[in-house]
Amino acid sequence: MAKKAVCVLKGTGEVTGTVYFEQETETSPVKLSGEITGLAAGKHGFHVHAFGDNPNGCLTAGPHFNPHSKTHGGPTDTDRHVGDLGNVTAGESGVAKIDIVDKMLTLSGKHPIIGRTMVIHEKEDDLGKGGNEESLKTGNAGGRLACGVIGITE
Ligand SMILES: [Cu+2]
Ligand SMILES: [Zn+2]
Repeated sequence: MAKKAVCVLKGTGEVTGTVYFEQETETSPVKLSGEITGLAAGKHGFHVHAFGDNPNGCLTAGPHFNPHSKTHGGPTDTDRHVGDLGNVTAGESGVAKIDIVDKMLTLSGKHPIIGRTMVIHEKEDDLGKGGNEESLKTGNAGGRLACGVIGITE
């Protein structure tokens, strides 16, 4: 049975977005669609963070979701956090279309992303190749512009 989820992203500024998730079976890749608006043109780091309780804004979402204790990487790397989705790119109009298929995320099984938080960042994620310690933790993606908890819809 296919599973579906949704995440509405909000922040303290004008960045907002909606992301839809769909997974055909427990072992299928997860398809993400939707869009984020109000961004500066260019690349923005996009991750699933560990926690889903955000009483004090996006910071309380904690670090990247990392159930296998790996270092930070890009979405096609073997060594990556489960939550590492790389970057989304906003055009001149400030809109980033989400069109991602990811093999590591799952909506069910042992380490589902349901109830965790999606975060869109201020800066580009260097995918772990920045050559400093922070690159292997956060990709140097900077501040958290908007976030939202991933909730099951079907
Ligand atoms: Cu992040
Ligand atoms: Zn990461």
